[in-house]
Amino acid sequence: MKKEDVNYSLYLVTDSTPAILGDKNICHVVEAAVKGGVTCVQYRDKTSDTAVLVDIARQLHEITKRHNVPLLINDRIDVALAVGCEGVHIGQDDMELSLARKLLGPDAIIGVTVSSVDQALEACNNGADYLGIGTVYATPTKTNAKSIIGTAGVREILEAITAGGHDAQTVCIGGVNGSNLERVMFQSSSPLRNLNGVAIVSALMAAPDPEGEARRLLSLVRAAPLFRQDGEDRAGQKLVEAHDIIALVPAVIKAVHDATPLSHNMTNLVVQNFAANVALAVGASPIMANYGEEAPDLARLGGALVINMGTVTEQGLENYLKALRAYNQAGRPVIFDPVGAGATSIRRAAVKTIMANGYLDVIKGNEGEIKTVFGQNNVQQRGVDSSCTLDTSQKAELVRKLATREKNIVIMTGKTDIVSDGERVFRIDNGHEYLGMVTGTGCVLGTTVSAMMAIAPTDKLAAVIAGILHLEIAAEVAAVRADVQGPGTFVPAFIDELLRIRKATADRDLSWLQRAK
Ligand code: 3NM
Ligand code: MG
Repeated sequence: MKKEDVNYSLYLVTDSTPAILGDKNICHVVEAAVKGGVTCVQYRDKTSDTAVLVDIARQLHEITKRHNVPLLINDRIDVALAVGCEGVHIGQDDMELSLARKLLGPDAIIGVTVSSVDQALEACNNGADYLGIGTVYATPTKTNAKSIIGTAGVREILEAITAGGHDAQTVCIGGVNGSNLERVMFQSSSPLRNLNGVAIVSALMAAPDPEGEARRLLSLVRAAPLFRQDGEDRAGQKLVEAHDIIALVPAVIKAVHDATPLSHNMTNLVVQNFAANVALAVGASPIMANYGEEAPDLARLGGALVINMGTVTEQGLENYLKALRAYNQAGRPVIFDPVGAGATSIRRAAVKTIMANGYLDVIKGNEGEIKTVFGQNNVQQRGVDSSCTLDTSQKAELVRKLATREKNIVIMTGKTDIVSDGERVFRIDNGHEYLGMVTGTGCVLGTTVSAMMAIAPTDKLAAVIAGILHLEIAAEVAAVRADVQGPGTFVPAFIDELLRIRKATADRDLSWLQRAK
């Protein structure tokens, strides 16, 4: 087999430990997985004696040869030489790549584990045939993983090797399984390069039916939505005018009115009641459920989840992760409100953990929060209040970049709100200063947006904009009512106006929308 012809789509890394292999025979598992569609096999055994390694590697090589799939040996150049298989995989603590190349020759496949741009560029410069990029997600299979880099870290590496003109193949590794594979492939890709495949240990080695599971995983790799290439449709989208997207707003609000979607809020102690009332006013059915074990049931009800970390705790964080997983698995939208993200080291860590554990369809925050989410960790927020240092065009650039990186929608709230799906960027100048004088108005925007996202809108950006306009125009109208004298009397009037706007829209009275700016 020529190494140029190797297919890295579904790369199986073996594990012989009882926790993963159980009492199964490794050769049987590998053979089944290869029959199911595994395209490349790495024999990885960190503990067995050399004689055992050589013996099993020989048996595995017989199997892989029969199916025309390459066999690589983890770390042990000597074992690879002894059995004459196609190559090796070396980690950062293993033998140097140049030395391995000298021992194995130019035709051997040599892959390298990398977790940073520097490591990746070095491996490419030294002639690595492929990179195993990780650790994507924390995984019990490798408890000594040094750096969890998430899909954003994978993408950064892909971008750097592309910019460097390197043509090494790429797979990512760590915590990849059937429930997240498509999303991992999608979020990891950059506009210029997609991953060639995924490397998987436990999802195959511990599967009750490795053949069936390999077949399923391979079909997911093939089905993974690739990053939309630059092209005509992108150029077309840039021409979208504000009034074109505003024209989509009434249908969103009407759809929420008709469907009464579930808005599942895992939100902070301060806003539970306010958020539930706002959900009702905009036409959603709220449930304020902070216990993660309930999420799998709730995720089946066709709603959306809000994770608002305003009063995060250790236990709370675990609950968020359970719910995030459940909603991702059910394919239902998740809105993330990283309240006070930059305020404490605990919150900064919580943001990282949440982002590494699932897909967030919408991220909503003020300037400081969005900066922290983007990774500008020098942002020191005072409490959960917003502070402004960027001008509007800088904000727009940051929001667009974050949305591009996360392949989602990002909202930065403020006097001017900025929202982007990574391609289109809009500013919204509605709202009223009273919104900044009562607590939780930002949080209830998350709840409102969850209702708009729950109805499976055809244009998600338009749905998010519908949520923002619904809320901010209601605030404007309420604030100038004769019975409103300040922030205290504003709140009930605001809830009334939310309901009034929804009902008017359902009755096709769109006069309120003329205030959109
Ligand atoms: N190497 P699973 S993570 C063997 O980051 C290995 O280099 C990793 O196991 C790295 O697919 C890992 O069960 C284990 O999560 C991946
Ligand atoms: Mg290693």
